Amino acid sequence: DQPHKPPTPSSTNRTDSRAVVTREMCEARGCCFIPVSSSSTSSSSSSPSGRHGIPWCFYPEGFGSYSLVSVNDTALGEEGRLVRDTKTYYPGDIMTLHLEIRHETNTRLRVRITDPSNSRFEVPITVPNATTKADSPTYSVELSKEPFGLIVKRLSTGTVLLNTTVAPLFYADQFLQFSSSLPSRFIYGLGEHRSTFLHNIQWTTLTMWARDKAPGPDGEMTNLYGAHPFYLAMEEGGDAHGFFLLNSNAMDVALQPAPALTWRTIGGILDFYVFLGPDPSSVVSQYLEVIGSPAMPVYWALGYHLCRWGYDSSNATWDVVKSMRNYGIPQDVQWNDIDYMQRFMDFTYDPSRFSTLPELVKDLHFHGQRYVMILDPGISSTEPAGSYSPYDEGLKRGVFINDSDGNTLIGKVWPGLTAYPDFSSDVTHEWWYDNLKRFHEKVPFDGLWIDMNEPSNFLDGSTNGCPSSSLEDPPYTPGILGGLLRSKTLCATAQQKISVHYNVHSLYGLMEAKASASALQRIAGKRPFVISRSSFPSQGMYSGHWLGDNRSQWKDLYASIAGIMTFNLLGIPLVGADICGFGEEPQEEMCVRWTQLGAFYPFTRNHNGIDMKPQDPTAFSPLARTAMRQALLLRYSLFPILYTLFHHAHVQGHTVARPLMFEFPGDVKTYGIDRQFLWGKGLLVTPVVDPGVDYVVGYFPAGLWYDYYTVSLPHSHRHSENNGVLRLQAPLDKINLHLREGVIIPTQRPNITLWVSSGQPLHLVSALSEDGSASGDLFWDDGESIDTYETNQYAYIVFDVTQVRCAALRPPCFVLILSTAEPDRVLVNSQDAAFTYRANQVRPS
Ligand code: MIG
Repeated sequence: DQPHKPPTPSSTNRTDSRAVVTREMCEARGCCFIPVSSSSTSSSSSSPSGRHGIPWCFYPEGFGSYSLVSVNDTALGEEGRLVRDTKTYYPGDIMTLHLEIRHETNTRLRVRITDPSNSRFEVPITVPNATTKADSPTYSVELSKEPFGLIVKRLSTGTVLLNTTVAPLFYADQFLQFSSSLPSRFIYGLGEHRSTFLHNIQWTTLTMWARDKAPGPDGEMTNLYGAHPFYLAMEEGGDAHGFFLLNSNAMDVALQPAPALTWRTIGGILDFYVFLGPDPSSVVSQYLEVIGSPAMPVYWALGYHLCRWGYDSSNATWDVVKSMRNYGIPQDVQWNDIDYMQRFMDFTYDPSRFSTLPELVKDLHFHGQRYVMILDPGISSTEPAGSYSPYDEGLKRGVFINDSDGNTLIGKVWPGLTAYPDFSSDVTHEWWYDNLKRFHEKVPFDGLWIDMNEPSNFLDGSTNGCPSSSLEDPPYTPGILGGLLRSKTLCATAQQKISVHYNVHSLYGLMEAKASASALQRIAGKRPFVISRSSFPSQGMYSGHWLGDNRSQWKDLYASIAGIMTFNLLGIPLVGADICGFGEEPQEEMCVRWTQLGAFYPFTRNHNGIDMKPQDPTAFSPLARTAMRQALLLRYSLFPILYTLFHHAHVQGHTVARPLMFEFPGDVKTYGIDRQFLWGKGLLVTPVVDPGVDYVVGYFPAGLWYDYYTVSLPHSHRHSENNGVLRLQAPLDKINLHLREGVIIPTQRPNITLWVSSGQPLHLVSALSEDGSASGDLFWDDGESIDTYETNQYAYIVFDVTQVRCAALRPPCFVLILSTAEPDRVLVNSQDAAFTYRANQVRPS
């Protein structure tokens, strides 16, 4: 390949991402057209819209934009007026704009650009309302007047975090676009896509518009179930910052090698935040202060969940539960998919195939286990009047989404023709609650799985199609799969309480999760458990998420690691992928490896597609079954630390499944790691993600890393050796786990439910640093009451090596200390305590 025209940001913002652009079309827009010369043999080079996405049509310097014509100081910062005197090639240019810059905190800047003469749609999530200006911000904001642009710098380093002067600003009714340079190519977040953890900025366009689409195959970057317009970026030198565009309209984010990026949304306003960190963990905390921190999960949410599509009956479901018990395999939760329903209708269960469902649920409860069932949003509209009250009553109470003529919009999903509840309305929340409460009286389920909530539709739009409208066919359509907003969902013109579907489409899963969590809380008076397929910023307050319809393939196993790390930085730490894969059938070896990795997903569920052979642990050979059991027992033994990490997610906005880069931001080698991850700051998981191997290569950043199982410290686990790259033994029954120096983790003796395990003694595993110190903590409460932290109904215990404190919580307390030298004394509550010391076989050099 011959080098391309140097991609300066002002010349690399594409005017169109998908359409075939000719020289005539390009020049008619006042843009420059230069085909990218190519010496490559690639046949894809003939597309006029650019080879490998490199644009041939780009803005010239001096392309019309806005000017900043006045600026005043305000209580929170500055405000100004932006004026454009030439129109763009999009209809509905808003020629005068209001600019507001809020120095909300020392690490958080907010910028709003609005239409001063008309109110436009704004995302209905509650964000903090700053009232005083930050007294010593860590950033500076410079305004460029002609053309208007914004430059945000980190004061301590002078690094430019944002520079929007690189390309013109567009602010038309249905086309809002701005670009910025990036300080590096290290950019993360921007879900939901099947992507590597670290994004590829080589002309990648990430489209956001909630969509029922199975992720993959590799390299396909279509919009998936959720929309998360937030990125985290690393800077040279290891600082990190974040950027959040608070906008729910269909949009593209075009990543460019300059490095730069372009935001292109088709509605709402421009309202964005910059978070200054300066470390990745603080960036996420600062983001979650704006969108809301994840809920503290009920304890059993962290147990093993078993599910499949295609349990024929409640008895078939029950048989698997019994078989799991017989083999002594941990399981806290059994699920049912749409099979349980009568003709796939919500709030029903099949009276013949699932006649024993209430007994099954009772039996689960008797064994300290829980039951979760699926609900889809589509409500059957074709039952005889008077026979299906969710629909009849829904109509009466006006809970359904209407078409543009004000009639109930009808789509098609599993039950056949369906209406869609409008969760943007409180009336719908009440109706949802009433139906759940009534069903709960028959089947006392414990949690909800909300699927198909993009919302999904087997039709495009509705049974009547969609009217022609600039909402249905906007002047610019982002790179949405299917090319139309209504593709496999509702009409963009559909009417919801708070706005047209065009604006609120990607919020459907968030609003349904909110309704579901609050209904569950009212029904049971405990912490609600909800897992949602579609998601939006703030989702973590109401639900967890699973990564959707993956396949039983090694590359899907591998890709799940990037997925769980990404959702952790997007504020939904309770996340997992279908263990052993949803589509296709897993080989036994892969299912073992996947169960080992899945034992370290924050949310651990084995789920399988219809017509696939069983893939629960009892379906495999004794060898495989034993290895899976061992991996799950290991998870159950780690419950105290996992629960504590969720407490920190809830209170401090921390990640649970944590990228290595979060703990080692100064080590560039960690930036792309997506085959390993941490739990919290110190438990390193190195799963096997390849077939047919009995070893795995991992990266060990600075410091000592103790082998969790042998409690030994082979000198090869020092970062200094071999640049931190180590080859580890990984026989089929082992997942490599290492404890970072300086860390203490609380563990417990596992059992087959967390409920039973929780009565077991607490252990502390302490990995001393070379200077002989370690610390850790434990959050403990009753596991299910609401707001235990907020109402002070909990124990929080801090441990350190000189003062290993075990509360009189669950004595006796066994303390395991990993150390490079035999200690002289061990003090417990300042008293000498008996201890035994086992010398390592392998000594560090
Ligand atoms: O159209 O309920 O992602 O987990 O098993 C498919 C059946 C609907 C999609 C979910 C999958 C679930 C399946 N659902």
